[in-house]
Amino acid sequence: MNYKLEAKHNLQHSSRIKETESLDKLIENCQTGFSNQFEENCSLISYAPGRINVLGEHTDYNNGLSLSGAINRWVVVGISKRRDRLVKAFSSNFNQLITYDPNSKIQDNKAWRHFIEGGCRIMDSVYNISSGYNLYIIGNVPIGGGVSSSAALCIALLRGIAHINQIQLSDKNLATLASKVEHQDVNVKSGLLDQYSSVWGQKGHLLSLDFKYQTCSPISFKSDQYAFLITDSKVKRALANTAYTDRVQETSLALEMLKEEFISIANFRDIEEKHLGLISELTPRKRLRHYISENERVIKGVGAITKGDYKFLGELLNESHDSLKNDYEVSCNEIDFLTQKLRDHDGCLGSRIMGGGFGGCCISIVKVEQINAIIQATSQAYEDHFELTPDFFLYDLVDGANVITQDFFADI
Ligand code: GAF
Repeated sequence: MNYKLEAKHNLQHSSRIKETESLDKLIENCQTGFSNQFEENCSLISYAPGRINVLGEHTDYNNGLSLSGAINRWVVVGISKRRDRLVKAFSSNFNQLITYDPNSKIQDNKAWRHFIEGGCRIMDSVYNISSGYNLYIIGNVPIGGGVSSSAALCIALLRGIAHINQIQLSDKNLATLASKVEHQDVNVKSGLLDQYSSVWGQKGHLLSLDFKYQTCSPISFKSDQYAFLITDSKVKRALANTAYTDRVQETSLALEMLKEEFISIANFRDIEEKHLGLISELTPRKRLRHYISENERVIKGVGAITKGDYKFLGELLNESHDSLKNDYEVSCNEIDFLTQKLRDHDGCLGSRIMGGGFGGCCISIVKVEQINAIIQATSQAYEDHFELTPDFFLYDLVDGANVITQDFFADI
């Protein structure tokens, strides 16, 4: 639906902005693809969107705050039950078919199989199901593009499995189970940012998320003049998962240290700037300083968006990047270069690294009328410096994950 966004903002078409299919088109392609692959119709279709994150990075796994949104990129999964216990899953994006047999140790070696096997296994064990499925997976969430294609896949898969087995699965349980798949089968001890954003998304709204209380408040974001521009640096760090796990451990140790000193501290959210002086080591002190300041920026960011103060929002994005770079140390040269180049442009009010870090994307708040000029200046400088061509994306904010059953197929 980028074409809609461009029409809304009256943008000249920029060949650098990636276009995408609508959800209806993906659903239609999923139905057709399923029938061709499995020679039957699917019983239901389950879909889940990717996400952006405006503020609140590396706070979710420590009961912090974030300001995210679900975007108009989806993973769509067509499902039917099989008579046997096998799971046959076809990925249209990879053009690969995998077979998962829960009774056999020998499994496929495709990377995306972890999510399918893990998703089926966790539903089997928690809900005592023993069914096999045919699955057809299609989507337009950029894979490895920093907008959580893996969370979208897990959410769509788990909700589909729950629905086809008539299991009532609350949004919170769905998000938690999907994140456990990443913990157990992909070995990333991530928080719930990606899953909550995908489940709780609301059209035209950002989501103010509180991971301590597991709550979500939608914040209307409507502007013809300003938009969030996502830039994919195309940098992928092989050790990103290890470094992410290090941050989880570092902060958890720092909390334990403070708990021993202060009876008032039971939880990350009890930590204040004044407590940090007691941590003698610089690294844990910096990690917690990022956590405290980032939570404050989320609160200020919600206020800025509510008032339409995008200049201030831009300043918060810049501060967030500096904190992620210097205190949390999850940036890299390429992203630092990109955010600086973006900020150098008049039309950019602020820019920061987005997501887990060590590569990936940055998010910027930009003036719509200057988007094409910003893209041109930034990509030229980046290509000259790193010989990498960045990708640029503009997204609409959309509703969260859902299921479509046979009764509705006729209307699509
Ligand atoms: C990744 C993780 F999956 C999220 O849970 C979150 O921690 C994010 O990095 C950093 O804010 O996307």
